[in-house]
Order: sequence, then structure tokens, then C-alpha cells
Amino acid sequence: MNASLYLSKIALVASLSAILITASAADVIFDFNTDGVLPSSQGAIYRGESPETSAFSVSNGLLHLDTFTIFSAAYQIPDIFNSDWGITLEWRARVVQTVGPDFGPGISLCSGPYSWTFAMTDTGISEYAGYHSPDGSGWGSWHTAASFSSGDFHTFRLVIPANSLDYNLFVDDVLKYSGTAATTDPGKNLSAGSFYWGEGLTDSWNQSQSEWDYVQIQNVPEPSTFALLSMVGVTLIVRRINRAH
Ligand SMILES: [Ca+2]
Repeated sequence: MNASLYLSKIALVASLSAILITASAADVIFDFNTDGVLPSSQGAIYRGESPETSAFSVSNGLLHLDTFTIFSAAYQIPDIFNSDWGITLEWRARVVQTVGPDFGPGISLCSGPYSWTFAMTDTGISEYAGYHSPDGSGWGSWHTAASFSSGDFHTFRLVIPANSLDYNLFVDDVLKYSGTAATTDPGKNLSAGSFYWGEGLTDSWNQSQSEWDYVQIQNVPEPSTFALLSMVGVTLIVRRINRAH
């Protein structure tokens, strides 16, 4: 083997190893769990008609949201959703009170014309099932994804595989619902690639009090890609070792 070919193979193994290391762990790409500061101090953009501090406050490790006297108050994390990777969104929260059984604060992940949107209600969590009016004059529809006592804290985990519209929703580590992304309401101007959480971004979020312990988003490598990279990387490393002996 001549010197330049030898060096290029070393470089190939090194770069594949680097990819392997990068791909082997999920990356936390957003993490709100710090007491004493609002999410706007941690990269979230506040969206609301009233000032941020009229809706949100932080104390005792919790983010408090109160929209009983205002219409909308939410946070946007732009350009966070790359559908080439899987995504896991986990949050721990409880609904203190809402104005009606079908309303409550929620979260939404957006990718292109699709969204994964959920509202926490007095009786559980609802999935936004899509916007059915092509001319933009209709309303989206909702249905129950899981029922439980929402006055208590629950840990919610939304798992969307890479390049997929499907999702699994876990509540307290138990798979409660499997579904598919909705078509995004064109009237709501939700930005592709963004994550939203709070009140008032979709039609059914409206006037509630809630408490949020944390919100965390992880990019998760696609298992098949990871397996392929592992196989290629190990093969090259083994060949390299064999040639060295
Ligand atoms: Ca917390």
C-alpha cells in the first residue's frame, strides 16, 4: 500500500468513527428546566398579544402559564425540527384549570404542511386531527388521545421516527396512542420546522392555567442509518487491523 492511499484509508476510518460517535447518541437540542428564568432567556421566542410576564412566571422549579384574562401566550423554537432525524419531545406538566372540558394548553411540532399538535385538557390529552377545509374557511378537529386525571403531573413523550408522519405518544412511560401528523391549519401561520408550546396557537387552545416542570427535545438518529454506519465502520476498522498484522 503506498503512503497516500494508506493515509486516506486512515482518514476514512477516522471520519467514519467520528460519524459513528455523533450518531450513536441522541442530541438534546432544546431543554427548558431551569428555575428562575423564563424560556425567552433560553432561546425560545415569546409569541403573545400581552407581555410575556403577564402570562408566564417561574417559581419552585415550575413554569406557570395563566391565560384566564388574555387570549394567547406561547413560545416558538424556530428551525428545530429536521425530519431526516427522529425527534423525541418530552414534557412534564399539569393542567390546573381550563374554561371548558375540551380546551387547554398544548404543544405543536411543525414540518412542511404537517403538524403534530396536542392540547392538554381537564380530562386528558387531545390530538389535533387535521384541518379539513381546503379553502381555509373551516376549523380543525380534535379528538381524545388519552384520558386521565390531568390535575396531576404527567410526563408526556412524543416520539416521531425519522422521515415519518407517524408518532407514538407515551404518558408516564406507557404507550397511550399511535397516530399520524395532521395537515396544518393554513390560517395559523405555524412555521415549518418550529416547535410551539403554550396557549392560543390553534383554535382550541384558550384560557387555562397550567404548570410545566420541563420541556426537552432530542434529535434521535435513525436506527437503520446507525446500524449501517456501525457495520461499515467496524468492517473498515477490522480490515485496518488485519492489514497491520
Ligand atoms: Ca422544573
